[in-house]
Amino acid sequence: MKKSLLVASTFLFGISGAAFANEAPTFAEADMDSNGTLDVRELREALPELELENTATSTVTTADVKQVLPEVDFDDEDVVNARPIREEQYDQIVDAINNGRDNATVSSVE
Ligand SMILES: [Ca+2]
Repeated sequence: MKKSLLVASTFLFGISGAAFANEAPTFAEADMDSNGTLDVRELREALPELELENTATSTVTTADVKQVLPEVDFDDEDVVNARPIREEQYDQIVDAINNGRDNATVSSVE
């Protein structure tokens, strides 16, 4: 029972992920608590294809995202200093995901 529910919800989640793959939510939509940064829950909800690892806290930083999305165009300094995900970084993540999709040959971790 539990397993079939999980399969069903995974399937549905996959569909909804694909449905808005073409158009990521805006930063304001993604930032559900309007605190100016995206935590792991908000970022996963906004960009399910990002496949973020579970982090020790709900905080997500540029360094965390860089690990799962190496092609993202963050400033090196931002990555080294593990900045929180604000609107600018979010836009860079969305760009990187969109570029990866356009190139079709996603050469990420295999
Ligand atoms: Ca937030």
